[in-house]
Amino acid sequence: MQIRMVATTPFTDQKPGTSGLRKRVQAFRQPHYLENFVQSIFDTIDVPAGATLALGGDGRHYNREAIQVILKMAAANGFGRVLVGKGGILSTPAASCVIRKYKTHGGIILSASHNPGGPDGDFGIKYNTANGGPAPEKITEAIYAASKTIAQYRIADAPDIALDELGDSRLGDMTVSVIDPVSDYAELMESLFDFAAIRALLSNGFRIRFDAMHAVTGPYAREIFVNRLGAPADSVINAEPLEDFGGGHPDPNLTYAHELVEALYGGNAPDFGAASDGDGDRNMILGRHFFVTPSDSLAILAANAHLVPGYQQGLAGIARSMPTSAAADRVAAALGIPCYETPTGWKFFGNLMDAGKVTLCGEESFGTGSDHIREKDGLWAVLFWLNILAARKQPVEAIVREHWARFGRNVYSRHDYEGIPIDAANGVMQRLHDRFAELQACPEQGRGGAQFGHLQVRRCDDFSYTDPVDGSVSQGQGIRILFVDGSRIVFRLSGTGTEGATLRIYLESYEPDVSKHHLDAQQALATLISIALGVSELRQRTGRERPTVIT
Ligand code: VG1
Ligand code: CO
Repeated sequence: MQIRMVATTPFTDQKPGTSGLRKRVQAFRQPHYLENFVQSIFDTIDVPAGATLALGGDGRHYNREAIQVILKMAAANGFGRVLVGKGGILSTPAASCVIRKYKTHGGIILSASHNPGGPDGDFGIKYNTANGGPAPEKITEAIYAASKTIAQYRIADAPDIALDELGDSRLGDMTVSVIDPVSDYAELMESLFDFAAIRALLSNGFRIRFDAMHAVTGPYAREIFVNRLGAPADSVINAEPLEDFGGGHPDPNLTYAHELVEALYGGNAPDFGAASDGDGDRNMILGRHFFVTPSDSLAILAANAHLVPGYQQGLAGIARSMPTSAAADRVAAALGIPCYETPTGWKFFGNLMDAGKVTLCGEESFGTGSDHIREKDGLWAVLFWLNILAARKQPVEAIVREHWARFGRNVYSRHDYEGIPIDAANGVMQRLHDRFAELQACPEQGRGGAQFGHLQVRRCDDFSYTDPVDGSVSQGQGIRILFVDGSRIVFRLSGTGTEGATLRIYLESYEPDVSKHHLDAQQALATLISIALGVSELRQRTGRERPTVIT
């Protein structure tokens, strides 16, 4: 096998965002674009000779081509073995599982998650370290630095590898092992949950529907729900993974998972509904005519973890991203365990889990997971819910309402303004920064915080996080307006989009009064919403009258 050194010049835009490098497929198709980034990863991680790499993706357009390139580059960069999912497929949680189980020198995951796919859609790539989790910021920054000075990459001259047959083949000195992408993951799930109890629930007339949104979870859901748990085959819909996700937007929320939402809110609705995203790490949970917010879901999983075999020994702690509601904090307090608040992105949970400080983690963006792997995990969350439902034998809605009655309700919503001009988005953030002094209390001047009706501002800041394990500091993680009564508004710019800017507004208030728990979140948050629009001048600066997506 011949190894070629190919001369190249840097691209200036290979800065990883919240979760890896995400760009249009066309950007990745530029000559040397993918190769430059992959070489920058390999140059950063110091590949020990003969090391093993895990490799797979969510099956979107360009996945197969990218895998062939990466295999040849891995061979040329000294890897001894690559474990690649059959057909180039590994869901993000399954990739994390494989990295940990086979103790590989990390893995490369090809996904742009919930972003649309196809020739005109998005593609993405990220490196996960040997713990199975997304590389921390110091590594992604080093990869970016390497991408800015790269002058050459190494690639083997070799024929393509057959990805659709299980087994080993050679690529020069390297072994390529094509593995079953589902079995290791399904086995891990079976070790955590009470499959017998869930099987009994499903055979007693409890009906579920899972929407794979034509993305990666179809084969995983079929194996677990249908083959192992005995659900009827039609319980899994849109189960055929397609390279363009059927033209849809594989994002499990009330807007994009509308087929599932219509079924769960329609006549003769199933008892339980769930969906996952492009790469299988997100989850949406629905009951009959009922939506569980991801923030509530995390809190409810924590409060009921003692019912689940894999978590019966107790939780070490809980972590949530800053914009996620504080519902989980209340459960942590009741359980007498710590609750950590991290910046947005799963990479910030890794150190806490590795150090044994937390067991459950969650984000408001439909992400929930635990220390069984180091990624958020869509099907895991669905199984956790099914296990609770099997143990409690109550409807989803009743479980949520009982939870609110006990802990109070953290009323929550996120408003996204997608695809706005970058300058306008930066202008909104700058405007908010400029108003901190005017909004917050100033004890020296004997002045309290700004008053908006019954709400008074306590403090404003731009969230900064010091990792309690390695002391690393991450600044500029979102502007917070915190009110005296515990309500808050958070403004953040997305780090996963590929066009223009996406501005997210996160709104939260706390309602202890059970007689008000039936209120619609948008109604209950109306005052906060109007304060958010007023102080940010969002409408004037972006020309947008309403959000693109409300969750
Ligand atoms: C979004 C979510 C964040 C999540 C990230 C990756 O990031 O808000 O909570 O971790 O996506 O999820 P941002 O920067 O756009 O707000 V996934 O399923 O896209 O890998
Ligand atoms: Co995802």
